[in-house]
Parts: sequence; structure tokens; C-alpha cells
Amino acid sequence: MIKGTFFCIDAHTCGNPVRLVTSGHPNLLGNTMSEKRQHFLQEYDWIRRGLMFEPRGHDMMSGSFLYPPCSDNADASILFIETSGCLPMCGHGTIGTVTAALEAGLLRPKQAGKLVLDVPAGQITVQFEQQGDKVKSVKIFNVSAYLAHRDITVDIDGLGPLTVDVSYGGNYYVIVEPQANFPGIEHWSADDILRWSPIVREAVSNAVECVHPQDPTVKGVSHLLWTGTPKNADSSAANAVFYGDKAIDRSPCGTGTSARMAQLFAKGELQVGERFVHESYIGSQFVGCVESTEEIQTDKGLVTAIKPSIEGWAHVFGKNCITIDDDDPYAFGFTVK
Ligand code: PYC
Repeated sequence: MIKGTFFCIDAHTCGNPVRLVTSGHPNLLGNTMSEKRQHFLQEYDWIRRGLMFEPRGHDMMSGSFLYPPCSDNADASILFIETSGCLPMCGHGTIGTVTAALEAGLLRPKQAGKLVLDVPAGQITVQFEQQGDKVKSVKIFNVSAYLAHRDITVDIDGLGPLTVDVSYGGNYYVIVEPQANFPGIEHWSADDILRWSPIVREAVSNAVECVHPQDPTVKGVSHLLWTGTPKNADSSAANAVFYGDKAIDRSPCGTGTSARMAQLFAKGELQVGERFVHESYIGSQFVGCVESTEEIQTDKGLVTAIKPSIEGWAHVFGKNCITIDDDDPYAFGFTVK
């Protein structure tokens, strides 16, 4: 029996997929996107699994649903879905969602060139540029980002000790900079990143606790950001972001870029207003900036957080209609270990 039919617009943001689901939305309970995210995870996770995993998706697949605004001042809300779950915030997902939705006439901004969006991690603002019927760039003013833990040393069997930071940019990131046991991403293959990331994530998760000070449902180290030397002369830094079980972000990663800027700012290596061009594993770029700062209360007391912006582009490349039929043995997806 057909359990769900979903019309989708497929796009990519700087190389990473975004599948905007435009019909088949479940009715989610809650006053905020954080509450609606919890309801989706409890009752409707089969939709995420069916649309994101093979055979309808793949290891890197991610997507979104647009919902009506939760707040009076917002234009719309976004629920993010991907192979690793429902992220509190996703930068490449926002850029792809906004591009695909505007080009399809699914979003009508209250103010020209600007959108206020409720997401599970809070509220974000977006500015966009259009040329004819195409969206050329999307700039996200993200939720506040902060350095949560610094100089954590974990001993990794087969690799040796690694000293890392943990930073929040909408998700919690382990940030690994080049050091004795990690030469930088330019010296590692994608297979090396896929091999070591889950092991390092588990070691860091056992060493530190991460719970968002304003929303306890946002917790846990989910992503790793490995750094190295950029390929492009105009990039400020390069990264490979690992998430889920097998994904390396093909985009420079919006929440990862926010977390990285928060880390560099806390260490005095990036200033307010400074342009930060972040390069992905495939060489695509986002332009980031520390727009301003604010004090936030954490379990370690008052911490200076940054208000980051990230700018990038997306392209729509297809439309499809996907059914999930529970007669299909792979209705809810599978993954190859
Ligand atoms: O752009 O924030 C992002 C993101 C998270 C995971 C993959 N991309």
C-alpha cells in the first residue's frame, strides 16, 4: 500500500544535495520548530528514511520541508531532513531550500529580498539576490555560534593522540586542525576521513558533554570538521565536514563555517567584520563573516558568542515524485556498511 507520495525539487548547494519536499507534509504538533522536529522524529521518521536513504536517496542525501511560520515576524519555517536525522540547523540546506522555493514561487517574502525563517535551532534571517527568475545568492544570518570546549585531547587507537576543539554553529562540531597525527585534509583521502571520523566522534562524545544552553533537545557532537590548506588562492581556510555514518559535505557547510568562525574568533584569529572564505572538500566556497557578538549564558558561565553570516549559491536540477510503498521491502531505505 502506498504510505506516502512526495513531490520534490532536487537541487544542490555548492555540490551538496538538497531535496525540497513540496507535498506530503505530515501535520506536526508544537508551537516551535524545535517541538515540531521532535514530533516528526517520533512519528514520521519513516518519511525521512524513505526519502533520504538508498534506493531513493544516498549516503549524502539531505532535504527539507517548508512549513508555515511559527513566529509572527517570520515568513516560513524549515524542517531539515537528512541521512543522519533532522538537524537543528543546516546552512547548505537553507541556501538550497530558499533558492528552490523562490524559483518555484513557493515563498512570498513580506519584505523584498529578505526572509525571516523559523528553524529548530531558533530564528534566522536570509537575504537573497535574484536575476530574472533565478536566485543568484543567498546570505544567511545564522543563529549564534560559540566555542564550547577547547584543547580536548583524545587518544585514538591506530592514530595516536589528537587535540581538538568543539564548537557550535547550529550543530556541535569537533574541529581538528593539522598536528602530529593529522597532516591536514590535503594529505588525506576521502576514505581516510570516512574511516577516522566516527572513531574520533565517539572518543570526543565520551570526553565532553554538549547541550545547547537554550534548548536541551539540541545536544551531542554530531559533525567533525577537519581542516587543512585551501586549493584556491582566495580561500581563507579549507574543511571537510563529516556527518551521519558516511557523509562528507560537498559544500563548505554553513553550520560548520559558523562553528569554525566562532572557534577562530574565540582564539583571536578572526575579527568582527572580517571576510572568511571557506572552501569545501571539492573546492566550492561560502563567504562567511562575524557580523557581531553577544554574551550567552552557558554551563561555563557567560561566553562571547558570534552572530555569523554565510553566503552561497544553489542550482535546481530536477523535479520528481517519489512514492513510499510499504509492499516494497526497501520502502524505508537501507545503508551499505
Ligand atoms: O551546511 O550546515 C550545513 C550542513 C550540515 C550538514 C551538511 N551541511
